[in-house]
Amino acid sequence: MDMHTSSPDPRYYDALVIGAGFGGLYQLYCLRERLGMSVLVLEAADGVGGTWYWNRYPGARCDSESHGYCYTFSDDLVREWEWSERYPGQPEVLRYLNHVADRFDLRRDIRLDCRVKSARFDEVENLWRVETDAGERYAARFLITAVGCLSSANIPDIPGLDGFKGDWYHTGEWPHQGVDFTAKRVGQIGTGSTGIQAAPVIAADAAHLTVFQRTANYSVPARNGPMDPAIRRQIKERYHEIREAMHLSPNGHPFLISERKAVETDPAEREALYEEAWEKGGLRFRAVFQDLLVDQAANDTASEFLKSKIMATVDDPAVGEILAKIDHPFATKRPPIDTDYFETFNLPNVSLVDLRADPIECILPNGIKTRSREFDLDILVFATGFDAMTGTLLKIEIEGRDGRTLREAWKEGPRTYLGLQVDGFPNLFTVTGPGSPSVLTNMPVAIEQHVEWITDCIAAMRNNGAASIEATADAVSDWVAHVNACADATLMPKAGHSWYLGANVPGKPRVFMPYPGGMHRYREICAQVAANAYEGFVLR
Ligand code: N01
Repeated sequence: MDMHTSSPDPRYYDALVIGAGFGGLYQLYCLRERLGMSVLVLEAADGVGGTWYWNRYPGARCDSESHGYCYTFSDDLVREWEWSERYPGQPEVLRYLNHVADRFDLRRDIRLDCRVKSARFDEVENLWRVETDAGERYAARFLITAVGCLSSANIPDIPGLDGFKGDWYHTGEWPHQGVDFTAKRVGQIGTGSTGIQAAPVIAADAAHLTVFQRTANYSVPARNGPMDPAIRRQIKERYHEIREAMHLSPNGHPFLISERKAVETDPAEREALYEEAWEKGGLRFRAVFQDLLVDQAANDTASEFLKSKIMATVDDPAVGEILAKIDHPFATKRPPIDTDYFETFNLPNVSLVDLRADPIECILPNGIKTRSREFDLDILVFATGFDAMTGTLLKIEIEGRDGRTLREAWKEGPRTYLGLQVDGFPNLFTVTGPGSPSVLTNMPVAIEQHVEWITDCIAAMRNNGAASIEATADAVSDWVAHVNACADATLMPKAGHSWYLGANVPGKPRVFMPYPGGMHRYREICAQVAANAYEGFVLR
């Protein structure tokens, strides 16, 4: 007998939401305040904040500029909240999300310390039945996952880790009390956006930091600093304009992408424009030309400029060469931004290991052994990223119609319609799921669009007396083909080791997961689907 359907005491809601980060908080607000539904958010952590609850590593800071990295649904919230820096640090974003939870009285419908173990669709009752690790049971007509795209830590399976005598940490599961690096020899594995933020801050305290680099990476200076009061005032005065710009932009950021092409610009002028963009810093560096991600020749000009900056910054040319030996076009992997990352390698207590030349063989009780050397280390920091976009969803046993699991449905990689739904899983919505723009954009913009679309969809179902919505298999196949075609129209698939493709997790199917057609275009497609009576979905 199925324990889930026979349970005497599930608690019933109109909707269950998994996760209390940016997505889950706003989904709760929309369904409760706009549609008057009963909603419960189930959250594994003992606080709200999602990614900003977990990622407390040294230097953790948002790469989006603060005035764009926030909700836009409430003018009052925008007016009230004051960001202190150009880019908000992790504690500040976490404070903001806690403020939102209080400001909109969300906590009363959030259950913390509550990890969802399974979710099964009960076809007879047209309900999702959810069970937590602690054996609590819930049931609801709608199940909405807001589990984040980067929430399942990827800890590489390096032999010997179990026997390591020092302490080790993954950046995405950082201890709340922090880590004291004073007088410690630290080994950091990983040089993605996280590692590039962490290394300078760790180096400031550690006796010695050894950075183990597998793939060399570009980085542009963030140029962080306190928020200028005059700029803050202007941002508040022009907020509606800024919001409009974010909504019309392909990446959801509050800046415009130039209409100029690198390949059509005179080399001296191009260099001057790159210099200017370098001085401004941050993710907007990419916006200096419109063709960087679609034309290899254009991309080469940016890549060469950035490599030359590395060589000019790093004192030891041999170290500079290892850092600048980058094998993929600029921005085909998520481009990091930094505060003094390359400068860190000029410090006497920092060294670099090129794992391409000298790979890690194992972890020893007292450090790391590469093919040719042993490194004595007290602390290991894994800045090794995430089982992105699908990892957390697939850890939950999700079972749809006819007992088919999400794991089976996605055995060859994630397949969705619009990143919002999977055929065979009625009334299940995935906020910023694979196949949606998500990680290729400024996340809060993508999240607000998804949450509002889901809310409008549920409202429309109510108005039409529909009790279930499910993507068709054809719509899913067509969407997957469209996502692939959009990816192939860019240089992005050229970074074969990117987590966008799932390539960072051994055995994970190689599928380009986020939607690379642009947030503005995606927003229009979703609006058109709704206007056409939810074409591609079956409503019953
Ligand atoms: O993870 P990553 P991340 N041996 O996967 C290396 C977001 N983010 O946590 O490239 C040795 O990018 C791996 O090497 P390689 C942002 O979207 C946002 O840095 O696979 N090395 C790589 O160098 C970002 O993209 C903010 O060859 C190993 C690194 O570890 C995403 O999070 C801030 C290895 C992992 O890089 C993930 O970034 C920071 C192994 N076995 C991050 N396995 C914001 O601003 C992996 N590596 C909001």
